[in-house]
Amino acid sequence: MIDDKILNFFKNCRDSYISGEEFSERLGISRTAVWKHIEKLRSEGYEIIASPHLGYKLLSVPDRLTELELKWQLKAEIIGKKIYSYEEVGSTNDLARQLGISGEKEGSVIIAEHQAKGRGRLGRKWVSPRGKGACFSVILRPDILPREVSLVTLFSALSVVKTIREMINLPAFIRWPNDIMVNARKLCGILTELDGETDKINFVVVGIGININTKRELLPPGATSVSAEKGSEVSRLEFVKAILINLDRYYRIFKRGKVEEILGEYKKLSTVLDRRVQINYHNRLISGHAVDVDKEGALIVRLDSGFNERVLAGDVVLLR
Ligand code: BT5
Repeated sequence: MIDDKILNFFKNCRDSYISGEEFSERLGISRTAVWKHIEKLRSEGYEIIASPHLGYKLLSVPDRLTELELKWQLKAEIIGKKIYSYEEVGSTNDLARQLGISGEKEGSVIIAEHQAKGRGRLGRKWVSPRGKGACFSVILRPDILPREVSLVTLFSALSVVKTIREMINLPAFIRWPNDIMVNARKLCGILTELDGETDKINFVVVGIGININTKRELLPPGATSVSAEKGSEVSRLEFVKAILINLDRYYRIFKRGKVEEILGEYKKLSTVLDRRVQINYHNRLISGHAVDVDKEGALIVRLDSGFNERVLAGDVVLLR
């Protein structure tokens, strides 16, 4: 708590020195205690210089995904009002689910530097080398039917793709339903899980895993990261904040019922539309032409027989 207060104090007086005496008065602790807290912050990667006459000055913050840094001037209305940050968890989706069951408000974010049991769909593993990428989950309580939940994956993917394009300038696309691809390699995966009954949603957890400054050697074959594509590292903090802001924007559009607007943008960034695809759907191989994504987020595939099939989930392979 004191550390947070010191940091907030520093940040509110950007670029100026704050004396040990001032800290001590404002925080109600001794100057030695102030010094100890400053040392602790330094050990966490905060660059703080000390001058005998002027006091302390914050030069830079570490690129760590902490609650305090993520929340700092985060201009979002729903997403990130509350952020729970951890060094290591099993899976952020599991923590989010527990919070959701205990009545956590929508918009809360659970983020970790490392996941010991990161999950993909169908029990697959999600690899997240420590401190290099981002893995986080967001609790949402949209007023939709369970069959519309795919739309949550869809606008979340759109938020990530938009951020990659706007901030990093990389040609990111969405491989329906949940993969973000850059140069035909997977950079981000999304796992949306639902808690509810047949006709009612209690809450949705959107889990997002992104490779940011991760070396390709540490990732599964076919994966890539922002730094591998860009050729240099980026601030994970700024990147994740930008995703949260876009997620907030698209979620608000979604809540206003503007699904068409989201679908319009989504379709332009899809790798699968207008392509011949093969999909493993409920242990059945479907081949055909991907022609549309409908209002519930399902992929419409024109089969070779001429019939259209509505596909709700699956792994898409692009044929040519
Ligand atoms: C996904 O599943 O792509 C969803 C991944 C969601 C991860 C987030 S992280 C935060 C939250 N907490 C969790 O526990 N999960 C979510 P799927 O489409 O099933 O893809 C899984 C496959 O992607 C694996 O079988 C690997 O082939 C590949 N993969 C695993 N780790 C990867 C990585 N870091 N980058 C790219 N591909 C990866």
